[in-house]
Amino acid sequence: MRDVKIKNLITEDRVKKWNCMTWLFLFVISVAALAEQPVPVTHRQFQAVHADGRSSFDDHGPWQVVLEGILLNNPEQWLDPTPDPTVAPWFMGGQWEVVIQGEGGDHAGTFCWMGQNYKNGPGTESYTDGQWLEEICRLNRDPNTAYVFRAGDRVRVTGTYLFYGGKMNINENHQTDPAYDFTMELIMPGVGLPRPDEITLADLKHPDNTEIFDPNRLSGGEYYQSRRVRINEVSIVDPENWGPNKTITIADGQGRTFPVMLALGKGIQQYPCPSGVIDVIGIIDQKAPGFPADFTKGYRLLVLNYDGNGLVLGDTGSVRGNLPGDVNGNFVVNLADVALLAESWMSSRAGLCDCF
Ligand SMILES: [Ca+2]
Ligand SMILES: [Ca+2]
Repeated sequence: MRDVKIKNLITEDRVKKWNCMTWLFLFVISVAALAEQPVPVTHRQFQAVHADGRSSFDDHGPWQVVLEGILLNNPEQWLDPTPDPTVAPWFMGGQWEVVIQGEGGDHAGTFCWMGQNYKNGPGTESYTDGQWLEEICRLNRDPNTAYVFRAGDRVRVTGTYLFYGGKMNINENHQTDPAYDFTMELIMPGVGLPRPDEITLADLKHPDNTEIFDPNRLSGGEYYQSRRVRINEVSIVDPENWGPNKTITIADGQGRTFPVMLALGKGIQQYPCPSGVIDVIGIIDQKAPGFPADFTKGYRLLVLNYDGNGLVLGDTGSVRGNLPGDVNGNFVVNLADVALLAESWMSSRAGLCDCF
């Protein structure tokens, strides 16, 4: 009898231990799972920096974050998504990048980047052309409705991230492994682009033309980084540099200058460089110098497209004329339009055409 009792006690003890172990195991697993859950953050939290401009979010950041905001650009106006698997140091082949701006009190924004040839940089593998097209076909569309995203949509992005050139970017950490994929979902289509923050070069540069850097991100380049701004009352000092994928310089006439990176929008090809005193609408970017690294510098303005209006360098998104064959937008359909049509005859846009 006593032996049985002892045996029972031992068994009970074992069961208790087993139970404890099971619960401990389940607890560890759920904590681990919780730790892996994407964490919703504001753009401002995500972009926080130390006094020297390095990321402070990176110090204890989660594996993945969730960010919401307004999509500021159509990616093909900024980087060329056409696949190109050429092996060469740092050559990324097809690229895809969008900027999401925070809303309300979330005065910040975030770039989300994808590249094809990670192996030409720090990655271990690159995408084949086919894999790359699958990736950007997926990212260009809302996974729930297949709606093709456009600048001005309210979206949600979930993904891993890396700090580069003075900004925290959503990206795949240069990995082709699907575990590193990021996703973009539609919250509301056609909300409209945010009204640009109206500034002058005095908001970005000191009187001696050095860059304003505020580690609290409440003024200067950091405050406007990855946001839509309108820089008023400037002129272009080097119109000879006008063209797609080129950099021009704007000046305020009081000794301040600022670089403007012209993107790939077709209007930058079609229309001449605007002259005289103009306003410029674009997205403030930071591409800080790498060697030696200085994350307090390297601010620039990205202009995605130009609609030829003559007074504001930017795209008002309101094309006049309403003539379907007026390719160059000069209110008449003639051989000049046919020439442009012939020039791009049968070309198609990777990631948008022939996706499924
Ligand atoms: Ca920065
Ligand atoms: Ca025309």
